[in-house]
Amino acid sequence: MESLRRRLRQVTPPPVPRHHSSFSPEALEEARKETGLTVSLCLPARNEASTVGEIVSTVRRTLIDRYDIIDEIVVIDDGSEDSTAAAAAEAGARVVSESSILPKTGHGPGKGNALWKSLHACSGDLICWVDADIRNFNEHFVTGLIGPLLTDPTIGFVKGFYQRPISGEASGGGRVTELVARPLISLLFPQLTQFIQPLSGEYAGRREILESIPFAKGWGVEFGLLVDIIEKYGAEVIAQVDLGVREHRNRPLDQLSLQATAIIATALRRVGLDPASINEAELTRFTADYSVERIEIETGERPPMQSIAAYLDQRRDPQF
Ligand SMILES: Nc1nc2c(ncn2[C@@H]2O[C@H](COP(=O)(O)OP(=O)(O)O)[C@@H](O)[C@H]2O)c(=O)[nH]1
Ligand SMILES: [Mg+2]
Repeated sequence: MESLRRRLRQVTPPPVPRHHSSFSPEALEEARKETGLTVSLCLPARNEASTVGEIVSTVRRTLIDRYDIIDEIVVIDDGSEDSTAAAAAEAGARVVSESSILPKTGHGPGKGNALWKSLHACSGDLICWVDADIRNFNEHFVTGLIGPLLTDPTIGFVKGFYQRPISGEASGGGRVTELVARPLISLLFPQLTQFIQPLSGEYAGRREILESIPFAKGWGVEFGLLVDIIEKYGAEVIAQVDLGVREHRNRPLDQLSLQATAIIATALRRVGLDPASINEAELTRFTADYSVERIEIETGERPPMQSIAAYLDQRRDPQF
C-alpha cells in the first residue's frame, strides 16, 4: 500500500480550473464544426418528474434548436414510478429504460450502472452527464462541461464544481463530500485533492476514455471514475469547470450513510481490499428500541464497456 501511495503522489496536477463563461455557445458551435465531434447529453433518472422536463426542454431550446451543439438528449430511466419518462419524452428527450440496454449483462438499480449502460445507449463521441434533480438548471451546465473537450484535444474528462447551498444557506451542501470523500482523499488518494467537488454529479468525457475504465454500479461511480482516469491517463487530462451554484434535492442524513458506505467501498477496492470480503457491504443500524436495520449497499462494478461484445458490435455497425 505504501508503494501505491508513493506512486500516486507523483502524478501531474490537473489543469487550472476554468469558468463556464469562457465557453460561449457561438465558440462551441464553431468548435464542433471544426472537430466534427458528436455530443450526447445524458441524464440518469429515477423518479425525477418534477425537474427532468425543465432540464430537457432548456437544453433542447438552447443547444439544439438555437445553437447546433448537442446531437441528442437521452434519459436513462430506471423503473421510475412517477411520470419521469413521460415528462422527459414530452420535453424532447429519447427515453431509454435501463433494463432494455444490454439485457444480457443483467440489470439493476444504481446511478453508476445507468451511466455505464448509457455508453451503449448514447451515440456521441462526447458524453455529458447531468443529474436530473437539478432545480436551478441552465444550459451553461452543459456548455461549461463540454467546452474544454470541444476546444482542447488534450482534455479527456471534465469535472464540474459549484457552490452547494442547503436549507437557505449559501453553502454547507455536499455533506458526504466533506465528511467522507475529502478525508479519504487526503489519507489515501492525494492525487485527487485538487478536485474541488470530487463527487459532483455533472461531468463529461471522451468515449475512448469512458469505455476503457470500470464503473462502480452505485454511489461510488464519481469517486471511481476520477481515481481510474488519473491512474490510466494522468490528472492532466481532467479539466475542472466552475458551474456557479447548483441546487438539487438534499437528502436526510440517514440516507447519506448509504452513499458514504458505497463511496468508502469503492475507495477500499482501489487500495486493494474487496469490500464484500469484509461485511458483504451492508449498512447496519441499531435503534434505541434495539431493532436492527440492515441495508444492502451496491458495491459491485461493471467492467470497461470495451470488453462487452454487444457494445463493440454496435460501434462497428456502420448504420449506427
Ligand atoms: N437511472 C437511474 N438513475 C438514478 C438511480 N439512482 C439515482 N439516479 C439518478 O442519479 C442522479 C443523482 O441521484 P441523486 O438521488 O440526486 O443523488 P445525490 O445528489 O447524490 O443525492 C439523479 O438524476 C437520480 O435520479 C438509479 O438507480 N438509476
Ligand atoms: Mg441530487
